[in-house]
Amino acid sequence: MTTVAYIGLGSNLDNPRQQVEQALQELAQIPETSLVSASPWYQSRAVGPGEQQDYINGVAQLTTGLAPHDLLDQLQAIEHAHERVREIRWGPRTLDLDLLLYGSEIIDTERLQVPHPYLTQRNFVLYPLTDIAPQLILPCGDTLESLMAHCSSDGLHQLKD
Ligand code: A4P
Ligand code: MG
Repeated sequence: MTTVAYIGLGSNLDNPRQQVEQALQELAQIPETSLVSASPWYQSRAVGPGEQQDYINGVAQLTTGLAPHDLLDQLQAIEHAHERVREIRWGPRTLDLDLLLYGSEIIDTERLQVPHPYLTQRNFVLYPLTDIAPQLILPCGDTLESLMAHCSSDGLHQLKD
């Protein structure tokens, strides 16, 4: 049995565009997993402490036979391969991979919360998610469309190339 999962990709260090493009290829290599589609890339203003460069963000849709925590292990292995140094929460990073949604499951363990806790508040997640899954309904019953109705595009722009 496979499950549809959505992954948020973000980077604001060391050639962010290249980091996220490469990460997409690496997501496609995860065992028992296929990359179904990927959103356009967006440039977004950093949410977090201090002066930070803009991020490049996007969302990928996967189908996977892996259990959620096993998928998280794979995402973290990819982050580590990008030499991500985890210093400050919400600080700059070469690559951040968030498990946004795993089917319609609600998961709340120490290591993993799904849906991702900030999914509904972040335009750099909601806009690319809408590009690839406009009809999506969250496990809580909210439609993506209704969340988008209240979501500003402030600080966000889609990259055309
Ligand atoms: N974790 C729990 N749930 C999840 C999940 N659904 N997906 C745990 C991934 N990881 C999850 O994450 C800390 C721990 O969260 C992990 O060890 C994992 O077990 P982290 O990636 O080490 O730390 P973090 O990313 O700094 O913290 P956090 O709270 O995950 O932050 P976010 O929500 O990932 O935000 N601004 C712009 N414009 N674009 C961005 O992409 N990203 C962030 C990071 C901040 N500002 C940004 C962006
Ligand atoms: Mg994270």
